[in-house]
Amino acid sequence: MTNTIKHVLSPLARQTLQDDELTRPVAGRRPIRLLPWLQVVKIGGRVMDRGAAAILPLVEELRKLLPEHRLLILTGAGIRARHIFSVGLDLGLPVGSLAPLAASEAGQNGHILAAMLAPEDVSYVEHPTIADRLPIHLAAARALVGSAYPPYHHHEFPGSRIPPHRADTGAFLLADALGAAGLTIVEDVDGVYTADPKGPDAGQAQFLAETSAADLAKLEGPLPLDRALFEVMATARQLERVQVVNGLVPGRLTAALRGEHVGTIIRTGLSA
Ligand code: GWN
Ligand code: ATP
Repeated sequence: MTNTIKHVLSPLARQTLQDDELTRPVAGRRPIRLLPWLQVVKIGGRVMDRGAAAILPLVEELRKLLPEHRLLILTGAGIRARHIFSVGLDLGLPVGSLAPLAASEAGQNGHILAAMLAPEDVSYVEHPTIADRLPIHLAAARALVGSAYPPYHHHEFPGSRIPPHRADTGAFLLADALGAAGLTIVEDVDGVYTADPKGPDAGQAQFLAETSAADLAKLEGPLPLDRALFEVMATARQLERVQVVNGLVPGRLTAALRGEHVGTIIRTGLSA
């Protein structure tokens, strides 16, 4: 009798995947960069909410950036998501039902932006395309637009009643996983302050030109970024920093993509 059992040789075959010590020789290597030339730009939903006054100059700036950079433009959700959260929370919907409702608003903003950039060959791509068909689409166009929300859907973590993984977190997870050249977060303020520059404590708000995800996580009070962003930045594998810039001031995004310091630079765990 011949023994026909196939023994697959694998360094992890007999290990528990729970023990970092045992998996480190195999899993401890730095991942490769999938799209090292790609610049990821997250456009805040609040910028889109302002309509033509904010969107038209931004579209013009993005258009002019195309010969210089290859972009994945990811949009946030803005005011309509706040409204859908309030309606859904009033009805008692669980966090996993609220997540896709808000995400679809981010998608809508993406569709709007992509339509405005259509003459430049830019189109909106769906989540499944972002997951595994970006290179072929980026071979056909200098830039693409997608939703910045991570597709957690019903897998959103229980606990917080408002989905904690929103557009900033989704944009970072994607940029880091792709090993992108950078992530720029476009807001309707100059960057991150110690307090909301438009809130009741605006008088005390100090601008933070440079900070770290770890320090921001400790800051109490409102922030223009998802708090879950600081958790994923702590364990970044590729990106050493992100920059938050004001999308209402023409030229800031262009300068940021050229490596200039024109907003708030936030260091990840890789450069703490
Ligand atoms: O619908 O604008 O992708 O890219 O989280 O899921 O709620 O979906 O539930 O490929 O899969 O609304 O339909 O919608 O924004 O997310 O998309 O037009 O299954 O292209 O069908 O992961 O776009 O949409 O909202 O991103 O963020 O059909 Mo939309 Mo969003 Mo389109 Mo997408 Mo969700 Mo799909 Mo999805 Mo749903
Ligand atoms: P989305 O996440 O849906 O894309 P967005 O990022 O455009 O939305 P917000 O999450 O509301 O919008 O963040 C931007 C707003 O955050 C600004 O308009 C600003 O008034 C407010 N804000 C609150 N706290 C701060 C802070 N510490 N520093 C800067 N802005 C702050």
